[in-house]
Order: sequence, then C-alpha cells, then structure tokens
Amino acid sequence: MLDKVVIANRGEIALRILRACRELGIKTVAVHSSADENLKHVLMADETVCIGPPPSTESYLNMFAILSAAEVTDAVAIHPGYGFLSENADFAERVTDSGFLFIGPPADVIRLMGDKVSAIRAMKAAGVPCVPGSDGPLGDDIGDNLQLARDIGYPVIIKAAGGGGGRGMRVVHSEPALANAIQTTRAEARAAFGNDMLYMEKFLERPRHIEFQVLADSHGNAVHLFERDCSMQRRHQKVLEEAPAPGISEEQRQRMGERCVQACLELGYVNAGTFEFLYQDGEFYFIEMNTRIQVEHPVTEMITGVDLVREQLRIAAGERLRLRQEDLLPRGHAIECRINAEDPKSFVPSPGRVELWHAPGGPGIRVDTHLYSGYTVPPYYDSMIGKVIAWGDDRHSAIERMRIALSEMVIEGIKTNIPLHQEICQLGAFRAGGTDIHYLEKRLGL
Ligand code: MV4
Repeated sequence: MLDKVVIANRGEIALRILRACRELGIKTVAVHSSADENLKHVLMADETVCIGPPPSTESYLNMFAILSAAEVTDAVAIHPGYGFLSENADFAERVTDSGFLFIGPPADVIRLMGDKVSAIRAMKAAGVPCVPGSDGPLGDDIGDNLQLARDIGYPVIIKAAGGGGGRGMRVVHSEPALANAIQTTRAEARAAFGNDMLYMEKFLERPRHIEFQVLADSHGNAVHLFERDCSMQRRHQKVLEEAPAPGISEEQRQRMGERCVQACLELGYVNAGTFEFLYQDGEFYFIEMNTRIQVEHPVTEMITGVDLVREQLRIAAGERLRLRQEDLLPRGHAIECRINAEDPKSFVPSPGRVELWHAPGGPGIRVDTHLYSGYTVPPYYDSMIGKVIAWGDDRHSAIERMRIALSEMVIEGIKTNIPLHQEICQLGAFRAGGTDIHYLEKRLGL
C-alpha cells in the first residue's frame, strides 16, 4: 500500500480522503492555506504544511507549493479531491514527472476529456450515445454552420471545447441568431479558456442530468457502479443528488453501464470517473466525462457498499480491482443534500463562526462534514460545508429519513440552506421523482 499521501484539498473531501487513508494505514499530509489552520482534517493529519495565503490561486492552486510539500514530507502520492487541481492535466503531469503518484487517471486521459470535442469523439468511437451535433469543431464559414444547424434542427447549443460545467455555452433558437452567437461564444471561450474551439449540439429542452460512476484499475479491469440523478440544481450548482435515478429500467441501466465500462477500456481510463449524460424521452446522450472523485460520490457508496475513495487509493497503488461487475448490485435508495453556508432565499454566502453544531443520526444517515462547534467558515472558498446522505430500502423511505435528519441538524452562527432542502423534500414533484434540470430554478421563480 501507499506509504504517505498528500491531501491537496480542503473541507469535507479532505477529511473524507484522510479517513480512507487511515483505514488503509496510509500516513497523511494536509496541505492548507493560512486561512485553514483550524480545518478538522488539518488538526487530524499526521503532518501539515502551510502552502500559502488564503486565496486559492496562491495556495490550493499553487502547483509548485504542493509539489514542494510532497517533497519535504517524503510523500509518495497526491490526492487532488474535487475542484482545484483535480482535473488539471498539467498538474497531473508535473506530479508524475516529479516522481509521485497522481491519484486519478493518466494526464493524457485528463487532457483528452478536458477537450470536450475529443471527449465526444472518443465516446462515439466506443459506442456511447452522444447528442446529435457537429462531430468536431465548428469552422468559420457561416454558410457551413447554418447548414449544420439546419440539419441538426433548432434549437441548437454552441459550446466551447474548453468549457464544461456550464461555462462557455449559448443556446440558439433560430437562424438569424446563429452567426452572432458563434462569434460571441468564440470570443468568450478565447478569453476564458485560452481556446476558442467550439462545437454544436441539438439543444435538449427538458433533460435530466444522469451520470454513471466507474472504477478502472491499471490492469485493464473496469466496473460501473450504476447511476446518480443530479437534476436538482441551481445555476449549474447541484443541490441534491440521488441514486439510483428514478424511473430507469434495469435493462437500460445495465446497457448504459456496460457502454461506460467499454469506453473506459478503450480510453485506457484508470481510477474513479463519471460519465455525464442528459436523459430525455427515454434516451441517454453523453455530454462530458469527469476524471475525479465527485462531491456526490456518497450516494453511490450507500447503494453499492463500495468505498470509492479507498478504491481510488488502491488503484493508484497498482492493485487490481477486487470488485466484479456481477457482484455489484444496487440496494435501496440514497439521497444527498449539499449543505451550504448561505442565505436560503438569496443564496448569498454566509461565512462566520459556527456557534453550535449538532449532527443528525440514526439508521441510514451519513454526514460528511468538517464542521465542529467553534469552527469558523472562511469567506475565501466554496460555501459547501457538508453533505447529509440518507439511505432507505426505497426512495420514499430515504426521503423520510432525510426529512427527519434535516430537522435534527442544528447549525447556529451562520445561515445555511437547510430550509431550502426541507422545502424540496416536501415538494410533490420531487417526491414523485424524475424532475428535470430546470425544475428547481422554475420553482424558485428565477
Ligand atoms: C446541454 C443542455 C441541453 N442540450 N446540452 C450545462 C452544463 C454542461 N455540463 C452541459 N450543460 C448543458 N448541456 C445540450 N445539447 C443543457 C445543459 C444544462 C445543464 C446540464 C446539466 C445540468 C444542469 C444544466 C443546467 C442548464 C443547462
């Protein structure tokens, strides 16, 4: 097993990684900004290194500082968590070139998936269904682009190859708007990503966001761990996730999972990964692949019993997957509520001192958080302070357990979005299941 791992992240995921390391007997190094000396995992880690001032550009995004910390502590591997440098191919490359293991896929696979045009091309080649679209980058000939949009059928969506997660895209409803939309999106993409490559897809108007979890080892073995429904979102920020996705047949789940596994094998994918799909009118359409552990990984853990972060560490250590596809059976239903330090109505961040914290509990309740009474949530980072996960025999029982857990939870001193989650759990459309990606924003009157 690995001897010592640098945890290149903060908050709940850093604590989650630390716990997985402990279980495997791996020593931990917490690297943190000067604003994060009191983070729970920093207090718990075997060693700590301050890597810079509060702004993440000077700390959690500072590759040299993180690599230096790995060197001085004699660590063997770096776990990037999610966000920050987790999907930065140049970082992965520098990690391995410096003689450390990167706990994620090879740098060239991260790079391939980071370019959405090449990602879609690879998926199509592997037999994964994609959105009808341009099959490559858009050229500058407006005549060609008009013909392409006509063939696809309006509305279409123009996306930046370097974008993803909601950045760098524009919907076009009719022919007269196309030329301008391409021009504007290209200029934005050049400024934001230093890459002005664009592609075009049919715009799906009422999709759900469903993603498949995979694990692949470095010996050519891969499994899928079914899907999550992440449709409950606001401004591209997921609010609540669940597994399995309501209303997906066992046959379709198996078929899509198998295609994702096949794609992993063809890509030379290693470690944990997620295939993101839009799902509409009974069909799946691949949009992007995430090459990291995700915030919402616990719902998959709850229905499969697999510790995904432990698997990431084992895979990075060169172990073979012990999981066999035929042994993986989804059991029950899990829901995750992301708890943010923010005003539940205006969504304005609400950092500050947590005066009182009481965790919910009971059968089927899991809380992933770095919160403790007396902890001060700093203003510099993402406002997510934890996640409550409820498991039940079926979806209804998971929702009821979640409602009780939310009502038990006490966080005083800062505002949180717990009231929003309580409201969602009471909504008829949510309780029925299968709401689309626009449901929450419409419901909130945005
Ligand atoms: C789309 C789409 C509809 N049609 N592509 C937004 C984030 C990025 N991952 C892809 N996104 C979308 N791509 C086609 N062809 C609608 C979205 C979209 C979305 C997707 C997933 C979750 C939330 C979303 C919110 C708005 C738009």
